[in-house]
Amino acid sequence: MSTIEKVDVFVAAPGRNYVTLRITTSDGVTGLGDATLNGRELAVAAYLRDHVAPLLVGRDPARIEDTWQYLYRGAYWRRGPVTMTAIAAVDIALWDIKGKVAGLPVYQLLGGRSRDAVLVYGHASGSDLAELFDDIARFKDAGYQAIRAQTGVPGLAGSYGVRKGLIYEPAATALPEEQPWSTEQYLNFAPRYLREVRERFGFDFHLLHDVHHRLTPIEAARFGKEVEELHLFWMEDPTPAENQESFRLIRQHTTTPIAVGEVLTSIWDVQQLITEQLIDYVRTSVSHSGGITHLRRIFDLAALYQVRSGSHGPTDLSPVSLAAAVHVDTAIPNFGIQEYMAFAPETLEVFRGGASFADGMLHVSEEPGLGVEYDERLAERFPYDPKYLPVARRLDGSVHDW
Ligand code: GCO
Ligand code: MG
Repeated sequence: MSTIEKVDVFVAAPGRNYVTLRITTSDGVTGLGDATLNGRELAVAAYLRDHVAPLLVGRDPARIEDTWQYLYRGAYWRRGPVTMTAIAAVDIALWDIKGKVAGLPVYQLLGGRSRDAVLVYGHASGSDLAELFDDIARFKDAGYQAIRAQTGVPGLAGSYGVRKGLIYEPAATALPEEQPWSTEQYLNFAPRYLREVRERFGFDFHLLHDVHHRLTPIEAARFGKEVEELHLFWMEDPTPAENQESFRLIRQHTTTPIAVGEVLTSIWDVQQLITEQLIDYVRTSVSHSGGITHLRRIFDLAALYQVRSGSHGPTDLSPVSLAAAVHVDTAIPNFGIQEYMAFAPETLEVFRGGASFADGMLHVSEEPGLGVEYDERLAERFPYDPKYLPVARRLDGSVHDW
């Protein structure tokens, strides 16, 4: 029997910080997992190196479900982003190995194709409306059929989601940057500029917007109502989702579709949202919610309630995550959309292969396993560079959800 022989954890910053897990079997087959948790990278690296690697050596790499249960139930301390990201990395690496051993791409092991390609949305942004319009035009020219629009709120420096250079990277400073927030100013401005986007570009593309956890339920209800006739594909994270019940209130007031899940890490964190049909899209990611095994379980539950997938896919998840997500997206019946941002050139030199972009869609790799290779030697040239996400403060100085 083949066994797990070696477990390596790589922490490097090719373009940005990534934590990558590589499992090697006694037959010399390798599998990759993404263990990146933005701003808390070393916690997951230590969890894997110190607490998971010793449990994996000698195990049968083919027993993916059993290993998942062993790491989840066996830890006693359940859930949470650090644990679930570590379990996800192991799970993704084991699926990669299983595909390579079988000589099949992972989506074939998940039941085969449900679709030809995967619809993605890109991130258009600008510090003001003129810049946002230019960016939307650029995304449309590049073939995107779905575009997320974010712009600076006048008078508030450093609004969420606005790109500074070519690549959007919110974790940009050695200590957290503090950004001002005013719900009143946002609520007065955001519906107006989204309307201007529709007036300028029409309705022949999907328009998305990320509220990024900033509103209370009643404020989110007002926002959803005001943008109803703009037919957003979704409003994302309108209110923090720790309290799943709050979405009932938003639902009572608006037909604007709701997407939630990027900071949620397990099926239990989205259970009420799904079973009470409080959301339309579940956005849990393959690398923060327990890997392919657990994400598939979440999406299967969602399918029963006509909730579709919309996986989180920013550049703070590595190309290994994106590849794994696209294998799942290709196979499941209730796929909705996949978030996609272009990686930095250095990232693509270190992580080679994976899903490819054309005409607003991602195409799954046909290579056995996930189809991604990691260049460990090249990665050593990009040492870890600690960076934090920003913190938001209301105009009175108190801390707000970022
Ligand atoms: C998204 C997200 C990201 C997060 C980031 C945090 O919808 O893509 O909101 O922009 O802020 O992943 O690390
Ligand atoms: Mg988001």
